[in-house]
Amino acid sequence: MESEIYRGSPVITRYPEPILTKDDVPYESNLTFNAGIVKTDDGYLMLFRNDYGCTKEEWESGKRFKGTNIGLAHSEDGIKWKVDPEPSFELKQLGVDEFVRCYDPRITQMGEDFIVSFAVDTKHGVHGGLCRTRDFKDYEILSISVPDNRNMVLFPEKIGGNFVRLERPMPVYSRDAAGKFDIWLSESPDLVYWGKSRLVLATEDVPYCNDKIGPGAPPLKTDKGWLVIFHAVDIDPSRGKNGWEDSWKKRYCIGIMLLDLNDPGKVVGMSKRPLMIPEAPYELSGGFRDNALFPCGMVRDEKGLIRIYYSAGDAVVRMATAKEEDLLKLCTEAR
Ligand code: BMA
Repeated sequence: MESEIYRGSPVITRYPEPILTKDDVPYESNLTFNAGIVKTDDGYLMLFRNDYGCTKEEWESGKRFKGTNIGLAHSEDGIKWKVDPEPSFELKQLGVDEFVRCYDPRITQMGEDFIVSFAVDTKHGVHGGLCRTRDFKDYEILSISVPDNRNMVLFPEKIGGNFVRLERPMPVYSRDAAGKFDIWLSESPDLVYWGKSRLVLATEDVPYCNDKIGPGAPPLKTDKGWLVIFHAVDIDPSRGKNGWEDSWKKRYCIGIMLLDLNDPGKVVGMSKRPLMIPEAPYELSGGFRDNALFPCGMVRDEKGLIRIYYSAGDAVVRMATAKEEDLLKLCTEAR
């Protein structure tokens, strides 16, 4: 992959301002990112990851974040957001001693229920979890995977009689390298018991990735198939200090693929080039980890435009738009 210089796709338009920053949050906040977003009949809702208790200067003198909670924000237009006075949930509220930290929420609406998928760090590994809420105050945990797994995204309807999710397990045993994590799919009759797991997209299928991939936002239904965005990571050992950490050699790009409507384990098409690559000045510097685009939300807006909500630099939430037909073309006329 080193022989090719990749650029993001020209079908993407970046919204010039961040959609959410720490300054929008009325409680302790340092980084607001990896936000799941849904468009409901009453407007837009966002659950975002909020890392708090450490500034860049404090980090440099050895301090670390006090914790992570999940904030809730509301918006009429999906661009100007108002954050609730208190976090939507803190880890301890979920009542599981084993949990250390919950993060990276994604939201899927199903009737009156909102199903929130999240990653959870525990004393015995990383899990993917699903919980159900109606009011974003009370959350009922539905399932927690075995470790290691994360980046779960739930399809918005049953397919072939089952609920379906994409996920990203992290297998290391019997593999040559630590990375190379792929996108998988599992099915469930009830959102609790998951099985029929199968591989959907492998890292080696993505030409601009040499490390790992993971599902981004809950899939969006189109006439041609399920549109799925994902993050794709490449490592370049020559990269040095980037963001707060002393060394950050990874780059997170955004990829796009189309899955079969009735058999979503089948890839109908995938763009061979990244949909988005860290290119804008605010994506290349000024973040906690620069060079990292991490999408967790994709919605069709009132004008039919597709909005991609992504984090830049693990620090702020940003938005980009594209026409649906252009995104479909990228997947089906892949070169
Ligand atoms: C991943 C996760 C995400 C994060 C991303 C980029 O491994 O930890 O939460 O946004 O790295 O740093």
